[in-house]
Amino acid sequence: MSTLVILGAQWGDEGKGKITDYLAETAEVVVRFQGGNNAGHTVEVGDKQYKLHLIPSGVINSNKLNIIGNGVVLDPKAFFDEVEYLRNFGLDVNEKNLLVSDRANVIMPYHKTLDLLKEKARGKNDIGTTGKGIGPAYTDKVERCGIRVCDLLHPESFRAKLMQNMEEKNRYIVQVLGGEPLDGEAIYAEYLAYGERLRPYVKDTSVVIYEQIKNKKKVLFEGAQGMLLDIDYGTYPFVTSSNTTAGGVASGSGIGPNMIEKAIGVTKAYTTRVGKGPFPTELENEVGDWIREKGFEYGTTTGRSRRCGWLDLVIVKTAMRVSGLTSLVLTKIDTLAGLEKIKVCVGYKLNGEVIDYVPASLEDLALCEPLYEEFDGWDDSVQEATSYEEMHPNARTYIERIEELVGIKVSIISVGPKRSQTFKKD
Ligand code: 2SA
Ligand code: GDP
Ligand code: MG
Repeated sequence: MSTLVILGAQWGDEGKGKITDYLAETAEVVVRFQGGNNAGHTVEVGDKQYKLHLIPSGVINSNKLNIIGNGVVLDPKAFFDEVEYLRNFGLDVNEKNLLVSDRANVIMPYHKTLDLLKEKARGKNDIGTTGKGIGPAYTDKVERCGIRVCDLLHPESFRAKLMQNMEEKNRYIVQVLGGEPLDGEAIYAEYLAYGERLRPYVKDTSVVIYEQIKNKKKVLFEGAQGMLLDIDYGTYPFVTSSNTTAGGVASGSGIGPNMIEKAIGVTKAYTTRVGKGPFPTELENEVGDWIREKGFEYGTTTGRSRRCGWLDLVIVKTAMRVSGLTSLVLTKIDTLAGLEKIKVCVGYKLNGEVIDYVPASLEDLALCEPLYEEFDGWDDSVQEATSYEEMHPNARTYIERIEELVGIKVSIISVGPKRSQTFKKD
C-alpha cells in the first residue's frame, strides 16, 4: 500500500499544488477529496505556469490518473473551462486520465448567487469567501437537497429536484436577500447539457481508488485550503465549508482511514491568510508588505492580496495533531531571504498561561499573545540550493528548530516556485 495525503498546514496557499506536482512524478493517481474551484494551486514547470482550481495537480505530469472525489463540490462550467485551459497548454486531458465522482455535489448557479448575496448581507461581518458558491453547495449537501453529478444523468428526477430547489432558492433570494430570481428552465437545459458532457468522465471513484490501492499503485490525496480553514478545527466561522484535514480524505474519496499511510503538511516559511478572521502573528507593517511583494502573495483564484505574518508553529502543531502529519514540507524559504531577523511563534500566552494549541473561541484567540523566538536571516543564494547541505547555515538552523518544536521531520524543501527548485531533506 502506498498512499500519501498532502495537506495545507496553515491557512492555504502553502504551495500544495507545487508539491503535489513534484510528488506526482513518482505516483500513479492524484485525488482531490474536498473543496471546489475556490482552490488556487499554482504549478511551475520550466517556463510554464499553470493555475489549477478544480482538477488535481497530477494533470501536469503525463500518464497520471486524476480523480475528483465525492467530497468535492463541482462547478461543471469551471470543470470544462479548466479542461480547455489545460488543453491549450498542449496537455492531454481526457476521460481516460480524469474521472469525476458520481456522488460529488454540483455547484448550481443559485449557490453562487447565494454566496455573493449572503456575503453582501453580512456587511462588515462578511467571511471573505471566494464567491464560488462553495458554502451554499455544501449547505445543500448537508440539508439533503443537493444535486449530485449522478442526478445530471437522469433528466426526469433531475427536473423534479431542481424545480423544488428553484422555488425555495428564488423565494429566499428575492424576499430575504433582495436579489433577482433565477430562471429554472434555463438552468435545467444548461445543466442537463453539462451532464451529457460529463458522462464519459463519471465513475464510482471510490471503487476506482480502492482498486488502485489494492494494485499497489501510489495514490496521492491533494488537499485544498488549509488546517485553519477546516470546518471543524479552523477559525470558525472564518473557514471554508469542508474538512481540509486528514479526516476529510476517507469520507471525501470513499476509502477507509486505515488505507492512509502518510500525511505531509505543506508549510510556508511564514504565514499568510486571505479572507477575514483572526491572525495572531499578522504583520500589519512594512515587514508584512515586504513579504507580500517578495512572495507575490495575491490570491490565485480571486487576485485578493494575502495578509502576511511570521510563521506560527501553534498552527502547524495543531495541523500535526489533527491530521496525524508524519512530516512537513517547507516552502518559500527563499522569500524570507534578505531579512536580517526572522521570528517564529512558538506558543500563545492566554490569560497568563502559555498554550500550544489554537483555542476554539475567537474571543480567546484574539486575546492570545504570540511568544516568539528570533533567528538570524539568510541571503538570496538559498534559491540556488539543490540539497539541504547547500543551504545557508542560518536557514538550516531555522529548519531544524521547526522540526524540534513541531516534533516531526521536514522531508521536502522548496526554495522557489519551479518544480526543479525542490529537494528531499533526509
Ligand atoms: P469559500 O469561498 O467559502 O471557501 O471561502 C471561505 C474561506 O476560505 C478561504 N479560502 C481560501 N484561502 C486561501 N486560498 C484559497 N484559494 C485561493 C488561492 C483564494 C483566492 O489559492 O489564493 O484566490 O482568493 C481559498 N479558498 C477559500 C476564503 O478566503 C475564506 O476565508
Ligand atoms: P496552494 O494553494 O497551496 O497550491 O498555493 P498557491 O499556488 O495558491 O500559492 C503558492 C504560491 O507560491 C504560488 O504562486 C507558487 O508558485 C509559489 N511557490 C510555491 N513554492 C514556492 C517556493 O518555495 N518559493 C517561491 N518563491 N514561491 C513558491
Ligand atoms: Mg492557493
